[in-house]
Amino acid sequence: MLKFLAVAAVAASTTLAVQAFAGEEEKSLNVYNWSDYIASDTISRFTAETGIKVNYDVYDSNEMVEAKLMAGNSGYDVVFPSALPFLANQVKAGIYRPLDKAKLGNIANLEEGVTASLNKADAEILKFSVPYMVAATGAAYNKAKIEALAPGAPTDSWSLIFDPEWSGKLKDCGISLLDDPTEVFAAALVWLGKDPNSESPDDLKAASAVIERARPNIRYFHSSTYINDLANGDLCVAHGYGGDLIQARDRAAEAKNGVDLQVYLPKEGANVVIDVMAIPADAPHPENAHAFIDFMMRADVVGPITEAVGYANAVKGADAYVSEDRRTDTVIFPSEETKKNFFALPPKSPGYTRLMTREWTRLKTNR
Ligand code: N2P
Repeated sequence: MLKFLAVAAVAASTTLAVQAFAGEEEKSLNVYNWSDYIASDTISRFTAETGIKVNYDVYDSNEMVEAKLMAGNSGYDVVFPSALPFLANQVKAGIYRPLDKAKLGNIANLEEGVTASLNKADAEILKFSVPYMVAATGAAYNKAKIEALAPGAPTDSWSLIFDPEWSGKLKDCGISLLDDPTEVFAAALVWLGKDPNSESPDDLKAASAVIERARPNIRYFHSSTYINDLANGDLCVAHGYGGDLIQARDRAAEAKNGVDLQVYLPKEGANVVIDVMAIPADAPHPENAHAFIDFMMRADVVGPITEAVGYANAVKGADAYVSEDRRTDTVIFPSEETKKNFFALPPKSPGYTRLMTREWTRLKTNR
């Protein structure tokens, strides 16, 4: 009897220990986010409030997150993919953990317009993620250099990049394109007046021909170095994510180096993405991940991020933490007129995506 009690007591205490272990994660969190996408004190504030230490890594393309999560055991607890086409596609592969909404009280802070548009695009999106930022893709140019080298250039159009008449004149001062097939093909298609969501192989060929003609005038394909290169006057034109282009403009202004950068959303149309926060299925710290995502949905947290990075967030009341300059910036908060030409890029068929990826590799390697 005594022996039995002792065994039972050991079993009970083991169960308790296991429960305590499962309930109390180590105070650690691994975040994988886009570069230049938080304020300088976001992470230290989270750690000060929760005691959770954050390992913070950055990427500059959706493909990088996708590759890590598809390979498994990434070790990441929170990632920030674009909802369309990426997360919507990726959920089918089971790589995300459904969110526990009971742990996300700040969901109530989200703008209904943003959540409604995600829900309309695909009802699965909000099971696995919540919106972080709304980002339009556009371009920026160095005003003085354009006036000197290409007077009269159409500085409201993708033509600066895709029309060799203009890109040829700007070649030597440098043009960069995002290293992002989804973005570049869509921009080439809208410049041609075609549907950016076309899955016609002929349209793909036409877009590819546009990029091929511009290719000799493109200095590089990259999705983050253009920020500093633009700011230092080392690039004339860059295709880029709206807030990143704004950060380039800010850096030039702070450096007082005489570089005047103009950011624009091309009149033919711009891709608008909603980047979301999600937890990988095999995340080692899901509790902490929920705490972090909830923290990021607070107006006093995400407002200062919008101020720092130049992207619009999805949280009500966050405007109170955003300066007048930012609130009136038409790249961050575009007019209804500009929005008319915005488009989104839902997932394309696997067959078309393969074709596009093949074309992309060919274009970049010049084969
Ligand atoms: C942050 C870029 C995020 C916008 N540097 C691309 N989705």
